[in-house]
Amino acid sequence: MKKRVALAALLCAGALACPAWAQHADHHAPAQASGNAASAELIEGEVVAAEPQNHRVKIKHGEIKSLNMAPMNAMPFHVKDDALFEHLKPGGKIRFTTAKIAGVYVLLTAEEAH
Ligand SMILES: [Cu+2]
Repeated sequence: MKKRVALAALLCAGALACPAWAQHADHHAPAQASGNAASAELIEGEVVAAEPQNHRVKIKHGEIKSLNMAPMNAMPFHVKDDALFEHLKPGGKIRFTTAKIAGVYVLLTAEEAH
């Protein structure tokens, strides 16, 4: 629950105006779904380093069209959900989604690629 609140606050910080908490979900959910901040683009990657204590992972990734980003060798992402580290083992091939939220590249989902 605490984590949810923290993430919501982070998303909120990226918005120009943040309405009352009660309106928060209604306000942000549709924009996120339409691709304003989040992206459903599945990106190919390979885990370079996982740092659960820092909520961070470094990923060698292919092109990220939604972010207009060329492939990179070791790009750090903020991991919003610690449970994702189950899929983030150094050397492991993954498919992931990401979004730039309040200026930070956030790893939204990750799954092992087989
Ligand atoms: Cu990158």
